[in-house]
Amino acid sequence: MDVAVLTIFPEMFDRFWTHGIVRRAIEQGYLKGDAIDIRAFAEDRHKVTDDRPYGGGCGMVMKPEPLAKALRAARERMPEAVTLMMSPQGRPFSQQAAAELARQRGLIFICGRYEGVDERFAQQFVDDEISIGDYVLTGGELPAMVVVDAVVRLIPGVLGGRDSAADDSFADGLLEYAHYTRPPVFEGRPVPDVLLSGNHAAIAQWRLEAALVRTFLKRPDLLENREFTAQEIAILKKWSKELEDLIKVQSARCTDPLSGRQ
Ligand code: 4GX
Repeated sequence: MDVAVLTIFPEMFDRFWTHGIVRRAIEQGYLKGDAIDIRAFAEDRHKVTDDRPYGGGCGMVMKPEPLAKALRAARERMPEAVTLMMSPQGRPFSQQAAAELARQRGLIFICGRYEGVDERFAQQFVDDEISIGDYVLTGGELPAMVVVDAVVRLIPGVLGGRDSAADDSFADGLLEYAHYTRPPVFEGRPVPDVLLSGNHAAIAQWRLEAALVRTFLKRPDLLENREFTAQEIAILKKWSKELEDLIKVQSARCTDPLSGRQ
């Protein structure tokens, strides 16, 4: 996949391209990453990329001409790419959105600063506007990195060997189960026995239960619009039965149901 980022701060990406999975994806030929300096496409001698807003008010707006020139240069090199703009007004980014973008041949990111970009540029050139969350940042560079980071690890082959992305939180609508590594006891806390048992079926069952209970406790909203598998329903019924039994034992001990205690 080809990625180009249009920004007035291309140096922000220098470290991004050269670490971790992103770096490996580039080295192994799955990804090409390029930060394009919008200022290099400014016409005037001072290389101005922003101007005061028509109608007055505070802040600055990014001028349309340097953006259009920079984008045309990027599109010439990657004619099949989709043009995305990072903005709080965009479509909320999600794991599903990342999976969709991972299927594209190329992505061009417009990283605005200040109050944003001239509306005519946005209407003329931007295919999709994406938000990484309901908060206001100082520029689109970090959001673009967030999106590239989430997308690159979904490109087939990038995570290598076994398909680690299939296990991710959200991939199947559940949070990930808890992970443990050595030592077997850390500051008095042992690793759950089953994980040391070598019983792979029991481990898979424990992990599904752990993912379900975690999601139920931390993000119950994720369960609302989800279709449970037969195995998951069996687990939920088992808990439901255990809770019912616990309540039965408790209420048998209790003479006055309103006081809650004898
Ligand atoms: N998720 N920002 C963009 C300038 C801007 C405003 C409007 C285009 C249109 C953000 C976010 C975010 C701050 C990046 C404003 N550019 N981007 N910037 N949240 O807050 O994506």
